[in-house]
Amino acid sequence: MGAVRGDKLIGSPPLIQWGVAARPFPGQTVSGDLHVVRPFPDGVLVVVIDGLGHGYDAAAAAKTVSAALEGHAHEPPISQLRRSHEESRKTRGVVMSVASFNAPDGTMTWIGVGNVEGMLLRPDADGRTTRKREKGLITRAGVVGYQLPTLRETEISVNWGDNLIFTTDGISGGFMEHLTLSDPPQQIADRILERHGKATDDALVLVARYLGGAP
Ligand SMILES: [Mn+2]
Repeated sequence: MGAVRGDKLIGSPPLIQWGVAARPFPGQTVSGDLHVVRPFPDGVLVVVIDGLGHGYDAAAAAKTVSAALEGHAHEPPISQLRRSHEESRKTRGVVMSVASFNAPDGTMTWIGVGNVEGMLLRPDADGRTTRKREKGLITRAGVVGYQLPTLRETEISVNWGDNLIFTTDGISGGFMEHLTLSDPPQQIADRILERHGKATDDALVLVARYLGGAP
């Protein structure tokens, strides 16, 4: 699986514009890092899954979880995690983070188990970002399919133009310094993978820009 090209719009009028860039552990043909983006009435579910390790067993675990999410996009993130946990008990397990945009409320609810990192970035007028305008997802240690921590989701308000970025641990930190948030989400994702993808793991970065609310 190579990098997926092109920005995608979800909703009419669009609720998010998003892009994803991903590649497997060098030498592998499959990746254990997967994403799920699914609309539901008045919202969008965004999930990034990292199957433990890499190779076929990691990919199988991640696929089991992505299948478990199908048809349930409207449910709260905690329910997504519980279902993922039950359905993936026979796999080696995954870490994952889940975000659910709710357009009528102008909110995003998110939760993470393990180390898929999440950030919500609000651009400055010049399209850049500052630490002041960054909110990070607080994830809890655990493995979905093996051991779930106490689950507590967080709800935050979102504004037009906010960018949600999910990265697996195949992406090294520090990419914040190079971001231009006025770029299209796909371009941002491609650049992060290019500059910060590690050669030692599967890698995936997803960028979703919220287009609900007034600009
Ligand atoms: Mn990984």
